[in-house]
Amino acid sequence: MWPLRSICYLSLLLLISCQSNAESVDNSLEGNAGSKLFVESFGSFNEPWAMTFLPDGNLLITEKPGTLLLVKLDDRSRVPVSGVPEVAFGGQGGLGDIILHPQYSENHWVYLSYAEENATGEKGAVVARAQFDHESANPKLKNLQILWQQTPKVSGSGHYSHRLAFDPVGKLFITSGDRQKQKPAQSWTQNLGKIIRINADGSVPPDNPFQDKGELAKTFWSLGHRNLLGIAFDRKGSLWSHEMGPRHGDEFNLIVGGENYGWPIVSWGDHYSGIPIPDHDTRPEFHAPEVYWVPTVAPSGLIIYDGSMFPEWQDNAFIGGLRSEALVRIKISGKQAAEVERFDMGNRIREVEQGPKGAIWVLEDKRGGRLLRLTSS
Ligand SMILES: [Ca+2]
Ligand SMILES: [Ca+2]
Repeated sequence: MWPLRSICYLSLLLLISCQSNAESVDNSLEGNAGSKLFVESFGSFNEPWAMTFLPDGNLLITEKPGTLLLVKLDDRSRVPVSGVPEVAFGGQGGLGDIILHPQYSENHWVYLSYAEENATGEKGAVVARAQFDHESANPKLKNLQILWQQTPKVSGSGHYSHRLAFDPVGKLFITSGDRQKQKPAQSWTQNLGKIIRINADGSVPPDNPFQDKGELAKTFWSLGHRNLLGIAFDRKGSLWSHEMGPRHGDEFNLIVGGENYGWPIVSWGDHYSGIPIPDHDTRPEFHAPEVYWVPTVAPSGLIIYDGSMFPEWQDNAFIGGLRSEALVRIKISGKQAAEVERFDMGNRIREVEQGPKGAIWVLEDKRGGRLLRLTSS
């Protein structure tokens, strides 16, 4: 018979070892095609929205209320970055995306998007760039320049989209949502419901596809979009984006300059009111999605994976799911795509990123949303 004190001591040891184990690996996930991922939490945030990795392996994370954080992964410290412009926080709006210029190591330009409100209460997305100075203990944005804005600003606070991506030669692509107004997605005089292509300094490239539809249309790359919360290039240089459908009908699209994606004239979903919207196959002149979802996944965040940790997943797209609380893996083969696996994350996923050594990182949505690292072991 063991003395009571020894039993207590042993129990205490077990408790401590269980707790420390829980901190290193929280749990594992198994996808519906049998792939396994190990999950580690790096803490929680206040409505995190986007992230990007710096060349030194640290992270910039945006929080929708208007905070940009420099997150150091070695000691898990986080420092607010000063110089972020005032944002119109509310509804779907606030501080949005953040990406690095392709030559960031030389020029330190970061590109960010956010919602802005005018004097009469109308709002729209803005894209700006600034140089990130993190040499001192107080990291800051300096030399901020506004490059682009949604025109016109309108009432409401939904469907800003404002996700950003650079192509391999340094052109900046911006997703501009329809601001829940629908018809502007087909308008040549409003830049809502479009994918925009501009130069890294905000000037307009002369080789954009719509040259005879007025000045604003010279910035358009494609039209007929609804709410696009993910945009990324694959290794062959093809551009992919997803967008939220109305009631269902979310889309994953191969984006081709000069094409019309049909919103709000066609959709695989229907209006929330129950009023039907003609399906894509009724109007073949509009680009139909390569993948669509009925029921909805509510896609947010997008990477096209090219890392070494999961070599079998190279050229696969990963999409976060809000309503579906999922991470969705999509196989891309040339111009074709198909969902091949889904991981049940148990929380709304707002953002996906590829990190050092090819780990996959996600941000959960809303207040308390966690930063999670997904690895193979
Ligand atoms: Ca990102
Ligand atoms: Ca329909």
